[in-house]
This record gives sequence, C-alpha cells and structure tokens, in this order.
Amino acid sequence: MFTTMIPLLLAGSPLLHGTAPKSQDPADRPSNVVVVFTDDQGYGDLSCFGHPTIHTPHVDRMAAEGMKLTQFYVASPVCSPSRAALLTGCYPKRVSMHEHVIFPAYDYGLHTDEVTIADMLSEHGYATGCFGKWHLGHRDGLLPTDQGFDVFYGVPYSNDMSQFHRKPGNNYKHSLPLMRGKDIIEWEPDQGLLTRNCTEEAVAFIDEHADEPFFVYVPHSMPHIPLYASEAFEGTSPRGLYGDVIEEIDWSVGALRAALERNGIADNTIFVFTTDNGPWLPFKADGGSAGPLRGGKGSNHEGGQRVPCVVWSPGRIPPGTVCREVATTMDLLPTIASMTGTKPPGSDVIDGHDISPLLTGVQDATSPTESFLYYTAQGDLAGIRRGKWKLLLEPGTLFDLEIDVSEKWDHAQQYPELVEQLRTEAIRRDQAITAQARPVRTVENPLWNPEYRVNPTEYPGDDGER
Ligand SMILES: [Ca+2]
Repeated sequence: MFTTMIPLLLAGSPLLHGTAPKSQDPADRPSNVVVVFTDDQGYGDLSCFGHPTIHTPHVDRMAAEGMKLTQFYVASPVCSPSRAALLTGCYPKRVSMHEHVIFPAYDYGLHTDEVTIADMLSEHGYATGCFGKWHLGHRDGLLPTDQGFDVFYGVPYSNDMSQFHRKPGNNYKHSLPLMRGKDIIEWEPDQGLLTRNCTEEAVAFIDEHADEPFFVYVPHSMPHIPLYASEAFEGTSPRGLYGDVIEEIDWSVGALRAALERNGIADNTIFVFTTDNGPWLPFKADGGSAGPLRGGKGSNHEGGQRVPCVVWSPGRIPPGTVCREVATTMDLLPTIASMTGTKPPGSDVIDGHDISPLLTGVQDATSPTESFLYYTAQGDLAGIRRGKWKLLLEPGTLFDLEIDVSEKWDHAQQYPELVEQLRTEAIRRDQAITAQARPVRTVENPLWNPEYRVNPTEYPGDDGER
C-alpha cells in the first residue's frame, strides 16, 4: 500500500520548490520531520533569542543555518490545550481540549477521531515516535500509541503531578509513571535522566528508521518544574539549575542533529524547535524569562503565548533568516502536510494554515493568519490579534504589538471603534468554533491507578497493580 503511495508523495514534495538537491538523490524521499517541543520555556530563554547567560550553541546554530520566528504563538498559555493545538492544527476549543490541563485523575483526552500530525504521516508510511511528555490523556485509548505514534517513551503527564513533587499549596495524591508504549516501566523515574533518556531513545529511533521517512516528536518534560538535569549538566550554567536544564535540552538538539547528519539525512529533514507555553514566573529562579514580553505561563499577555521558534531544513529554509510574520503551532500540521507532500485524511475543519511560503523564504510572503484568538488557561475567550493590534477583552486594553511588545501602553480610549470591531470579530469567531466543537474522548477504565501511593525506594516497577 505504502509503496504505491511514494510517487504521490514525491509529486507534492517540497523538492519542487527548486532549492533542494535534484532527482535520483536519496534526499528525494519524503521529508523526515523532527519537532522538539519543550515545556514552559520562555521567549527569552535561548541565546539566539537574547538570553545573556544561558548558552544554547546547538539551537543557535540551527537558527543561523535556518529561520528564527519572532511572532510565533501557541494556542493556549498552558500544557494540554497547547499540545492538542500543535498536534491537530486546531484551536483547543475546537477539539474541546481547552479547559485547562489533564490531571492524573481525569478520564478524558484528545479524541482519537482527531487527525494528529502523527496520524497524518503514519498514514503515508512514516515511522512515528513520541519521546517525552504526552499530556493529552493517559487512559488506555488516549495514549500516543492510540494517536498515530508507533512508539512512545516518556511520561504521560506533567513531571510535578506526583506526591513526591508537591508545589506549595498543592497536595497531589498521584505518582508519575515512566512508560514505554502502554507499559509502565518505572514509577517515579529519576527525573535527572528524563532529558537524556528521551533524547537517546529518539536518536536510536532515528538510527533505526534512517532509511524510511519518520516523524520524531520530542516533547521534553523540562523545563517544567520541578527542574532536573543530569550530572553532566547540573551546576554548570551561571543561570543556575534552570540554565542547566535548558543547556541539556540544547545538548539534546545537538544529539538529534548529529543523528540526522550521521545518517546522511539532515538535508532531507524539517526540524522545528519550540515550546508549549511561556515561563512559569511565580517559581522565580526556577521559572524562565519571557525576555521583553509581558507575563508568562497562564497569561494572555505575550509572554504566555508567544514562544521562541527555530526551523531548520538545509536546502529548503534559507539560512540566517528571521520571520517576523505571525505564525502559530496550529500551522505546523498543514505546513508539514505541504512540505512533505502528505495530505491530512478526513475533512474536519482545522484552524492552522500552510506557512511553507514563509519558511522557504518566498519573497513578500505574508502571514495567512488574519486574526489570532487568545484563550485563557481555562479555555475562555480572552482576546484577539489582528495585524499589529491586540485587544484583551477584559479589561478591554488595546496594544500595538509592533511598537509595544511589552504591552505597556493601552490605546483603547484612542480607538474605540477599533476596539468594538475587534471585540465583535473575536466573539463571532469564538462562537463559530464553539458551535462546531468536536468532543473529547472519555475512557471509563483506567489503565493503571495513578493514585497508587508508591514509594520509589520500595517500588521497583509495574507489578500489575493497575
Ligand atoms: Ca507547559
């Protein structure tokens, strides 16, 4: 089946854009896709995005050889809705994943009827692997291997959702499993090894599938608190533990790149680096920096939803370029479909757009996003951006993001008609999404009991207590 599809893939491949190597080259195979999606990393937490003391040479090099996007948005200021948007190309509300994050006791997740990037590429013969934090539902039927991934290694939800990592004021009863596929291979894994082990699993997957198209999704569980780095990185950054963690993620990017180069497939791969939402500021030194942006995780100010993004694809993405057009994680699915010559199966409406003209440096290409909706962490409509103008519905503030990226100067009094236009448009678009929203999937029986009170020193692994 897949053999017969290959000519179709080539017919629509980005090689037709004219910048890639010519025919009969192994690079004529469908493009590989690697997406590194970190957790709670701020807009300012890379050296190529201006951080003065965090050192990220691998991501910086990709930016120098590829493209940096400076107006790149996630669709929610918190984890689960943001992840749903990245994988489906939809506003979280359209797939009913907008109401904050999935907690261990929850019985629902992203519906398996939704077409994820993994579903789309898997349908076209790609090998697909997820290495890191899932957080789109953890009952049987909601896991990565139920959503288009052949392989999953990592944690099903956030690394703080454990009785052993209580935040001030919180009282989790749950424990954190490390999983391979649907099996728990360890309860309360050593979190200092998560970044390294997920990277090594992803590298092994690349080595194993170098001769066929693959999609490697690496949603690192760091730098979400509690922060952990391996011994090789702990105590090495002048930025403290947060810097250690980011620098280990940067090492991870270097390791993934090295695997692509070792296999001779770097120039046939689209590599995206970004993060799921802004920095968790109340944790002070353990949270990151949004750079010049106001607010952080959980906020609808830019710091919560505008994230660093680097895209690298030698021969396709013009080197050393900066895209200042508005783009979003929802654009990844249709863009990957376009650049790999695959087509999303099904006819469900999505919200993202193909931004391949922006990424490949087509002259005078502009953002296909006419307006962008902001939703609160709880999923309520919060605001809209159209062009340079951003309206936050409550308290009705209007910002000019081209001259005031820090959202310091409210222009609402000056432009009351614009405020009403934007408010009307935001409400109209939200109502349309709400009217067409598709359901989540609920699964009655848990795969395991997350409330199991494990003691990691006495509990070596899954003993069937599910
Ligand atoms: Ca997050």
